[in-house]
Amino acid sequence: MAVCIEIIQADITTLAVDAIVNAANNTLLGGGGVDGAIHRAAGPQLVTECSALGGCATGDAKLTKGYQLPARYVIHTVGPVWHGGGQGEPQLLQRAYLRCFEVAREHGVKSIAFPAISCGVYGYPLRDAARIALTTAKQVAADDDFQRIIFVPFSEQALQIYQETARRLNL
Ligand code: AR6
Repeated sequence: MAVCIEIIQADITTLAVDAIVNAANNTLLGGGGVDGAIHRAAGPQLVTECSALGGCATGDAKLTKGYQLPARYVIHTVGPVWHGGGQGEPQLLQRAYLRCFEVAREHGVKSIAFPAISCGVYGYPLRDAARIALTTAKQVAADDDFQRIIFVPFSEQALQIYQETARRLNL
């Protein structure tokens, strides 16, 4: 079956998919932004499960249940903090996306939704990050493991950037 790459402006916590991705930090113990929203919506059992995971390295990903979320699982990843682009940020961001796909595959996830990892508090320029996110998804989609790969820009401006980037990549 052909994989469908979708761009949906939404609050990621509302999506009924197999897995939503969390843009977490190395502790996995919660934070602001999308991380805070996911923990609030999932309920307190999420941080209990997270606290047994021993944190997460930048560029890695770990899976938990979704608890009160409509999504079955949460895949917690840690993107790089933007320091100007010369400290391996693009490679680390791509690795974070790839690890999410790998972990998803290991758990039979067929539909997965991503926020703009690193593009809030961590300061990654959205245009560059969207190109990495969509290019990586296009490569993964060619393997045909997933039914839906969804990107979830939170603002109207982010939506436009994702849409432009998708057009440029012929998605
Ligand atoms: N649904 C979808 N996207 C969202 C939502 C939401 N409910 N809320 C925010 N965004 P950020 P980071 C967007 O800062 O840059 C946390 O404190 C937001 O507009 O959440 O990877 C963690 O604990 C932005 O485009 O994640 C870490 O300490 C994108 O999600 C740190 O922030 C990511 O912004 C991680 O920073």
